[in-house]
Amino acid sequence: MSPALDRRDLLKLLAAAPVAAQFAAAPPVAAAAGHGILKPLPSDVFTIRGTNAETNVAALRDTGLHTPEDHFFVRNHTSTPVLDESEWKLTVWGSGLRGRPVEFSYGQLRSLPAVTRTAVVECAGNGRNFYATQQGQPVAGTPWTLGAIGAASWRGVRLRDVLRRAGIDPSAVHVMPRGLDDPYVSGGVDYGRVRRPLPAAKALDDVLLAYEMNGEPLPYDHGFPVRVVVPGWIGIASIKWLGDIQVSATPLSSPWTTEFYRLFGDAYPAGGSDPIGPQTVKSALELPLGARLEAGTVHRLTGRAWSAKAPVSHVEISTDGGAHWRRARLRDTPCRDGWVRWSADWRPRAAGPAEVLSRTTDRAGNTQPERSVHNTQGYLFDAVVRHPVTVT
Ligand SMILES: Nc1nc2c(c(=O)[nH]1)N[C@H]1C(S)=C(S)[C@@H](COP(=O)(O)O)O[C@H]1N2
Ligand SMILES: [Mo]
Repeated sequence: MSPALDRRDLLKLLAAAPVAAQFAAAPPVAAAAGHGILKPLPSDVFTIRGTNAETNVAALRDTGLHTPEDHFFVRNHTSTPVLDESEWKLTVWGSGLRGRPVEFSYGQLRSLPAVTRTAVVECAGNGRNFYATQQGQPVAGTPWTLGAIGAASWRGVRLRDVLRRAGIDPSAVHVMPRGLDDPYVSGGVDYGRVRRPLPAAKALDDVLLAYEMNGEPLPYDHGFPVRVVVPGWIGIASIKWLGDIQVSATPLSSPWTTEFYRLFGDAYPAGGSDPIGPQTVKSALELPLGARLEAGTVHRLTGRAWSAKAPVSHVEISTDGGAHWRRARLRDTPCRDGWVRWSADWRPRAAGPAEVLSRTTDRAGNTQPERSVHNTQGYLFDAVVRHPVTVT
């Protein structure tokens, strides 16, 4: 938080204003900035894209395995709401419960058994811009490069524990968390509050209701007081500012499974693919696109590699357009749902334009292809990125 926007001051300010139960409008500072994000977004770290902020991948070079709040990308459909945890409650309801709706206060959630785990949150559209720039295929949506991802240590309670306490019935098939941020309105259509059903099997497996990120209460922009974290799945599954969870004995849908986050295009059936869930395999070079590197000097190239399907096995790099590959050094022990840092030294010889390619392979044998299969909304870009540099 910037000193000007101390959380306690904000809560005081909001307590003084007449507010609807649980939440208030975003403070004037965010409105004035136009993007609705509360934390500072210095331009060396973030690129603002509408209501979102992409982390400049080069800036990750200064960070460890966990992305600090001041480097973590923000993807907001509207704007960050400021909620008061003492007013906040979670309502679990629906035909998939044995009984009536059940409410949990923040304190009650905090008193349930806590777990801490590392996971990346990665937008389904991460890398989307490379469909256009690398494959010549226009796509709709925020033109992220590779910085719509961050890794954190999340602490919270298992969704499973909450659902069991709420009396989930074995007949439940879908579990749909919904956010307390404003309804999403686009192109004159009101899609309602951000929400997306999860299969009950995933909800009862490894999903977390997180109240801490990297050992601190969740920042406002990342879902304070409580967000969902769905390891291995596209970011939209990890609903921020959680308000209620519908548990259903019949399948649910939302615009985020019908219109968005489904694959449409020549390679897919007319009505689109099934709703997408798991993320894919990628790597990123911690260098600005178009960076200038001096010829005849050794440069330590660094980057990140991750796969949602299995721990990373190895990373290869090529500096001759993909003709020859060599292994990068992994600087961390690969684990599931996190990422690893890698490095490789390169001494470019001749001045001129060049490309650095990096390619991740995971232990299940998934590897980045040369080309991603196109879909109209540009999701799940997984191809090897040909990172342009200029050797001087
Ligand atoms: N309530 C709510 N939850 C949300 C969103 C949102 O706009 N509203 N955006 C989703 C999307 S598309 C992504 S990629 C992640 C981004 O999480 P972050 O902003 O903490 O990085 O949050 C998801 N959860
Ligand atoms: Mo996203």
